[in-house]
Amino acid sequence: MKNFPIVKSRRLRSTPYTDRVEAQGVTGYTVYNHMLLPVSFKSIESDYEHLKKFVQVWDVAAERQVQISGKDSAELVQLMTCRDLSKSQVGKCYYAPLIDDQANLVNDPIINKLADDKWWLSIADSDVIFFAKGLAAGNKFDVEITEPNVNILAVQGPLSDNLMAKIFGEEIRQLKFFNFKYYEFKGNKYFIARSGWSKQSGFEIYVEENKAGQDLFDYLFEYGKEFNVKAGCPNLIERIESALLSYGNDFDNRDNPFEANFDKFVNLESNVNFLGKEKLKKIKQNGIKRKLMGVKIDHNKIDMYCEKTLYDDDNNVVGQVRSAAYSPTFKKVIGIAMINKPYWDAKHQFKIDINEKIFLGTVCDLPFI
Ligand code: THG
Repeated sequence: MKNFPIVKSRRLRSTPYTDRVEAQGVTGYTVYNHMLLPVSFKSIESDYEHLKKFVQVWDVAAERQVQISGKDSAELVQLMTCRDLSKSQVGKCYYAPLIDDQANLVNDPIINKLADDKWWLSIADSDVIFFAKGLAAGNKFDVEITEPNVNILAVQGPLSDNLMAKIFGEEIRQLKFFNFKYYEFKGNKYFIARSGWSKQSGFEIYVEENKAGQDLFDYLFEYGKEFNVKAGCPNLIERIESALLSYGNDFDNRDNPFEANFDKFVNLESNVNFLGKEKLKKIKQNGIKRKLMGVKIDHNKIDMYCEKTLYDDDNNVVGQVRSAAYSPTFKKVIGIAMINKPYWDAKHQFKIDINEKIFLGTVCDLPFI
């Protein structure tokens, strides 16, 4: 596969950190919420090794916030997700699948509850703001819906606690997973959550003022020298091993939450009102016929610009690989695939065509690690 440079424009938005990640040697971008999102620095494999040992600073401003505030904001947020938010608390983050009236997935944001009447939906790559505005208009809700100028810096990796404590004080070590609080540094207040798109532990800093974010970016590198800090980004290998799902890659608006393994974020028993609830009850009753699982393939390379079909020995379709990468840990290609029901047993064998050669692989459970 040939790669081409991507042309920047106003429509393909830069972030307040773009100049800085370029000075740090970014080597590739993807487009996410119409914004630049770095995908590699030295190489995906060496970024992976570094992320698992040290600490990285990521420009994940492309994880945009949809801010929903006002009297009816809680009702609107609940209408969009099948996760029961009726007992949700201010200061906590909730990973929550958004679904439409057909119970198909729209997005999988982290929902941050800032106040009973103020929410940030930290979205994956789809235009949630228009979906929210449509629902608000149709239901005549008293809400305000905006995309505030919030630009996340993630600090990820096993040494992230040390670096963050050096900057924001020892108290930050007490912050619990999926909780957020405000912390101060050099006269600025920062909204910080213990979260992030890796399983190497870390924080996300939701920066509300560009200059404060750019200064913090520089301080993270200055204070981080002793922890071997480097610029990084969500890492394809690490996130597949950890089964952190990617909207648009692993699942999209043709899949429902059960097919995407979101069972623990589906609450059909409570009396909250959300779009697609009756449809989802029917889907649960009938049972699903395919779901996301892991795959391991006996090869050392794969390009994923479209999904790849898997076959059994009789050329029946086993499923489709949706994301994949070579894992230096497993010494195989590993991937996330939509697998048809007859093939759900872990260890089921399949064939796959990679660059016109046939390779063998097996189905496995998620996560890999
Ligand atoms: N951080 C923030 N916003 C985001 C992402 C993020 N928006 C886009 C995208 N990532 C949304 N998708 C995910 C997917 C997984 C997780 C978070 C966001 C995640 N999952 C944990 C897991 O699966 O183990 C925990 C889920 C739980 O148990 O609550 O962290 O990364 N700000």
